[in-house]
Amino acid sequence: MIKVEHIGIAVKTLTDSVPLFEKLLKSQCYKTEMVDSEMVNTAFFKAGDTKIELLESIEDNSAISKFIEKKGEGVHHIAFEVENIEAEMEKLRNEGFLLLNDKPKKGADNKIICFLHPKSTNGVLIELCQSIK
Ligand code: CMX
Repeated sequence: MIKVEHIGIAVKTLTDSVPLFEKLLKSQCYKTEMVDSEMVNTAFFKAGDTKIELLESIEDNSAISKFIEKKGEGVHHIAFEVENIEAEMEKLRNEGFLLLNDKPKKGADNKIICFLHPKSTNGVLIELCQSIK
């Protein structure tokens, strides 16, 4: 697990936050994508060697909606790029990390993903992601 592929930030609305981050990062949002399975709308920005993903909830009971209700807008997860997600999941599971998915699932931006429960990672929600080739 070496490269930080992206940092996910929970926001109330993309309408407000996309222009804010365009101003902040001095770069245009290069992609927006709805991920139905996660009940989110996403917007992506390049930031040096990594990316910023803004996450807006599209359902009241989504993970992002619950997060914002409890903690407010802010950093939601850090995503690490891996070469072989299934092997990495197996390794981390054997090392005692709590995986939130049994199998990789489809995420935004052409990735398969898996989350690690923040309770097993010092309070930080970690995403593993692998590019779909
Ligand atoms: N970062 C750190 N801690 C978090 C967190 C986050 N993003 N989300 C929840 N927590 C904390 C809660 O505050 C709670 O803490 P306390 O026990 O101290 O109160 C703890 O984790 C467990 O919360 P919970 O009530 O058991 O579970 P939730 O229903 O809040 O679910 C989680 C938490 C992480 C299991 C759930 O959000 C999840 O499965 N996340 C993975 C999927 C996801 O986040 N999808 C959205 C992004 C999709 C994308 O990137 O495309």
